[in-house]
Amino acid sequence: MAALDYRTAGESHGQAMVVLVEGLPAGLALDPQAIDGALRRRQGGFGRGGRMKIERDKVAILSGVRNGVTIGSPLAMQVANKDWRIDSAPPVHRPRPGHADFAGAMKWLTNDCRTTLERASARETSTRVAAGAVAASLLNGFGIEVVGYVVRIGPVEAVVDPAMSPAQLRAARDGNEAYCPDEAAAERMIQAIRQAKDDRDTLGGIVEVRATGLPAGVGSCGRWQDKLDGRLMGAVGSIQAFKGVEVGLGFGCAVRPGSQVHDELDYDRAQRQTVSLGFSRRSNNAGGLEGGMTNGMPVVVRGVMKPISTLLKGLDSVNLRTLQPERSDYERSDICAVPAASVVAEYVVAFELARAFMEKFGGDTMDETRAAYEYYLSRARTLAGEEGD
Ligand code: EPS
Repeated sequence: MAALDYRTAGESHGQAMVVLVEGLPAGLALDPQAIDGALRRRQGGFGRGGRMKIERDKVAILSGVRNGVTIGSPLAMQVANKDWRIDSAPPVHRPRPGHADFAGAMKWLTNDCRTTLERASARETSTRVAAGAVAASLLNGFGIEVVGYVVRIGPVEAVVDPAMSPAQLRAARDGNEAYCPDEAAAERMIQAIRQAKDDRDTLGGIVEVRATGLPAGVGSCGRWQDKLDGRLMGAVGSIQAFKGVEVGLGFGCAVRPGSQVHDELDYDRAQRQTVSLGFSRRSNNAGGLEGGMTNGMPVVVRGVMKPISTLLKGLDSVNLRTLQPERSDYERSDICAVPAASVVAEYVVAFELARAFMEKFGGDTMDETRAAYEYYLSRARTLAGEEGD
């Protein structure tokens, strides 16, 4: 059985974006409409630009599925580009500071940034969302839910109650175009984006992803490559335009003493049959991860997205053909893509959690995965019994 993994390909104005997912167990029901729903959400959010008016992203499942159910073979998916014009798209000689333009032009020894920006484009995230939506349906089958939302745009910060259930978070988030569960903050976020547009500027922000229902012990402290916190940080940090990632209290851990950081344990025998195994914490500063493994509390990951580097008013740059100072090129772009990025973050986190989940429980079929999962929980429940309880 291949490890659960995915690869993406495709240029922003090429024929299509494609993704290949390997290592899915057979017997997972896939609903293309659910994947399309995730793609539609990624296209939306306040502050998006003209491209999203052209595209109607829909997934075409090319392999790996029979009658709507996975069969254990590689799953190939395609998201077609309506705006397919890569061969005639104009060259870009004046790199946008903050974009991949300059570094890519040097890397591939060209003064035309077009070849780099086509692949560096956030359009690639459509395929990461498609793969993540598949992973989310695997997780949902085990009661694991992953929700992403916006907690800051520019100067506007949201207040999100950590006690909100996934369903409450989703309902509140989906009620506004900022994808923010705090309705009052969402309105101010939208105003801030409007202001940035008037100023011919762009805005960044912070997204948060919360995953509930994971048992303790997913991930590993054995090899650094397997530490789930590190993998989640890598996945979120690799989203286009992301500049920082926190797990739980994150950088806030630096300013508090240990007694105010670590999440003290309790045990309630009455809760023993739940996925918590009876254990609870008085806080969740660890963001559900200790030693690279889940600890049974919600996994909470935040990522910061810098403002989009394509500004209507441009930035000082250098023309790579003439080496003369000029303003950066303008390519059609977004004013703020933080709401869309919260969707991407949700699905890259879902994929990493599913990857770690399958490493622990494995199986060529969903039945085997389920049997291993149930066996693990039943063994974990008997721990206290073995000690003479
Ligand atoms: C995006 C597609 C892109 C941009 C944006 C996000 O399409 P186009 O370049 O044709 O307008 O709208 O990408 C960027 C901001 C970027 O820097 O690449 C998408 O599908 O999300």
